[in-house]
Amino acid sequence: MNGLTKILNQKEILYKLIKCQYSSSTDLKEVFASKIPKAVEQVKEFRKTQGTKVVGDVTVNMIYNGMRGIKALICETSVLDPNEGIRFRGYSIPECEEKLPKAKGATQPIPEGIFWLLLTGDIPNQAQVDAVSKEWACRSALPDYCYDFMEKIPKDVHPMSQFSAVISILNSESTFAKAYASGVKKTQYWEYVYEDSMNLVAKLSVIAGSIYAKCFKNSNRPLCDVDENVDYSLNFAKMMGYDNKDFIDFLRLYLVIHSDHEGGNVSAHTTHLVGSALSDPYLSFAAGMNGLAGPLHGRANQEVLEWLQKVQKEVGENVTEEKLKEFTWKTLKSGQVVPGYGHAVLRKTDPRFVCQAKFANKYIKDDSLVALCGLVFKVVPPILKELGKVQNPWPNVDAHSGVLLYHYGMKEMQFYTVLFGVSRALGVLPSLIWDRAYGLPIERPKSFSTEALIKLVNNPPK
Ligand code: CMX
Repeated sequence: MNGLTKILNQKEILYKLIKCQYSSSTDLKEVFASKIPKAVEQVKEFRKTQGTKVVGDVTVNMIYNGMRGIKALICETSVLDPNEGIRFRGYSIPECEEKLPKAKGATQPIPEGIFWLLLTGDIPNQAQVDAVSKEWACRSALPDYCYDFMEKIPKDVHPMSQFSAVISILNSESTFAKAYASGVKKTQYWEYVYEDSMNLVAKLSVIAGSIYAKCFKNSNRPLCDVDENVDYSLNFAKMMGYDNKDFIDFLRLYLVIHSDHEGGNVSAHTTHLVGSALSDPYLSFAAGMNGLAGPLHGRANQEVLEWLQKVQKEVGENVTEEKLKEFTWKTLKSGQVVPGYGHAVLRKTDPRFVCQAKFANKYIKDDSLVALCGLVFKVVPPILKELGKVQNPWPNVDAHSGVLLYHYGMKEMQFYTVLFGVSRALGVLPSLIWDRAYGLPIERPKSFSTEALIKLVNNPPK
């Protein structure tokens, strides 16, 4: 622990922001700007020549079944294949692990690189990610009113509620909201959304670090200052009081793989939807975080650890296959889901689970929770198959992350979804910037009452 951090006052924050504005260390904005004309022209031409082509049918079942499979969204940053899993701008997770730059002495790619890749489509070089690290550090200061606000929130309010609330009030810093109010041109919206997104990502680790310190370390501030000369994850880990090298490497990997899962998942879709009303990036992302907080989405990582601990409590440390089967059936018969298993799109084991299992086997093979996680992987899928209704019996990303975090000393499971949230910003904010670069309109799908839908089906328009 580094003790209480130095408190930045408003003047220092202002100085840091001005310094950033005038001596930006990264050329990411220029690189992104250079991509826009071609992409916008391509969409314009595509819509002009093919705009009326039909790309799929919508059945009544799809409408009642959470819009599964309806092709209705544009998302440039990543594509999810049911069998292969996620590809970030065309790159699989192993390819990203190999190609994205790493911090000095680190084994895992850094989140700065995935942000660059998702926004521009290019694999950045070392100098480019180092510049992003610097820029985020430089933009990271939180205004005092955020700390005042956090201090007033009771400690036992769920960390995700605190996270979302602080992000929402930070919208008073939005450059987009100010520019919009002063009548900036639509073609320039993306520039302000970019600035807000960079500021928001930079501040998220400080918000999360402060919430962690406040709820679990008896401090009202993150446990140290942000250092401009190190990467985002190292700063983030230190702000939460962690300096274990392997933990920091796992955090890097964690932040990369949770970033994006194409556009239809609840957190990504919500951020995009709210952004379409031209709510600023802070409000849009906070809305996405409220979706991520749900047990069927990001909160599953907390629930997995809680479930594993219930197993250990009920069965004892020596969990056998038989006992685990019994416990799983008990969970299902009580009407609950097995957290960390199943997926709305995936139909195979999630590669994000696989890469975390690989990390665990390399660094913490002898951990008893890792062994239990492996046993769950053996026992649960056949049971879910036997249930008959589960489309995908295999583990998703949340089945493994908590086990690793717990091993490295982060035992506060309520906090796990906040980490997911920090990572999700790296995917959904680049998408939001693209939304504004394309000038996408306010989203407004058609809905029906059941009566109106029955009428439509019985008397289809001629
Ligand atoms: N345990 C028990 N039942 C499950 C199940 C699981 N892990 N996964 C699906 N089912 C059930 C569903 O609840 C549904 O039952 P009902 O028809 O009685 O309502 C049925 O199987 C069919 O569901 P599905 O089509 O296979 O799955 P969905 O697309 O509706 O839902 C998901 C996907 C992830 C919400 C679901 O698999 C689930 O609840 N999993 C556990 C929670 C979880 O791990 N969520 C994290 C997902 C990843 C993330 O977003 O972070």
